Amino acid sequence: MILSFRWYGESDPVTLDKIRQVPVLKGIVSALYDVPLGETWPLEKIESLKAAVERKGFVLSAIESIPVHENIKLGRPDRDVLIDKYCASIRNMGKAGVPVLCYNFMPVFDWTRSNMAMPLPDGSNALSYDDVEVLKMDLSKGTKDLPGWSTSYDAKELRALLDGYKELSEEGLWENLKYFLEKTVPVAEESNVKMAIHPDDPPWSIFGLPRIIRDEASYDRFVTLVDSPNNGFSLCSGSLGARPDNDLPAMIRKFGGMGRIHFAHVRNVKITGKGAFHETAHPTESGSLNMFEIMKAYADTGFTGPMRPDHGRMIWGETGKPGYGLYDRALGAMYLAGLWEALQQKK
Ligand code: DNO
Repeated sequence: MILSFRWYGESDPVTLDKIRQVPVLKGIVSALYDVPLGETWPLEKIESLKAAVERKGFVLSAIESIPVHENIKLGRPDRDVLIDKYCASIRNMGKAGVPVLCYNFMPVFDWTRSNMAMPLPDGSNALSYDDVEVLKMDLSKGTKDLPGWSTSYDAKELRALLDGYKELSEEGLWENLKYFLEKTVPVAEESNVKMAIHPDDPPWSIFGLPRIIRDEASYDRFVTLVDSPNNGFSLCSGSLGARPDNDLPAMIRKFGGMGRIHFAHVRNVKITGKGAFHETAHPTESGSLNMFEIMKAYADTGFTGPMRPDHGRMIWGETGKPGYGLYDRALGAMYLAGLWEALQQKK
């Protein structure tokens, strides 16, 4: 296992110099943030990102993410051109020697929350989600007023997207995912890149949009779309864990045992009601998930890929990108490293 940390590049206030003072971290997970959506990632830029990370003593353990253009997900006529560009990015990742590609297939919205700074009783702040709050959100003005949403769609663009997905439905989205994988996975095989789809977060439909990567049944279906070891998962415990019917240790054993988990996001979450949860500190006692059993499942299946602590709370007065401050993620890294060390002794 390569314990890693997400870094948002040179403009991230959480610098590599700070990250390297967290004793247990070996890998950095990052992306190129200046390539327009849909364009090919240039080899030189990937190489220089890798060199920057290596200069500080880390490996670039995964790319998170190369976003998938909405027109690929919607199956619009220009998808072949966009998929060719995506394939070229995968080839360049392979040439640069970056082994894992995290991406998602969530329509329009990536991870979504209703409150970016919910106060917890200990004085920290965490991200939270409640279906009831989300239903009240006004989409008529586009995405710019939504909490934490960075891609900007104006009212017209957003309406067209929402209508497009309504027509498409869940089955159509599965078909378009299969189409995308049939073209990209062979390229990933040739390039020695493992593709790792991130689950939908929250793992259920929001705003009437289809969201399909959400539970064990969808994982079962996903692996058959293209049956290749390069077609796997970024298993995110915090995302899938918001559904009480997801037995995470069992899913890790099953899909890890098949060699299909290529990247592990490990964090806890507290389920507070139907369609409602908030994020917590990483330890088991802080939330609804049994973190020891999750880590044990990774250890028992001999997980060798990158693993990272995930969203942290804001603690000790830190301000910054919600979920991606330094302090609580560093605590999370230490906790995961402690569990992992103990689990290795037991073997
Ligand atoms: C949230 C992240 C996601 C993830 C993408 C992968 O913090 O885990 O935004 O990077 O869904 O494409």
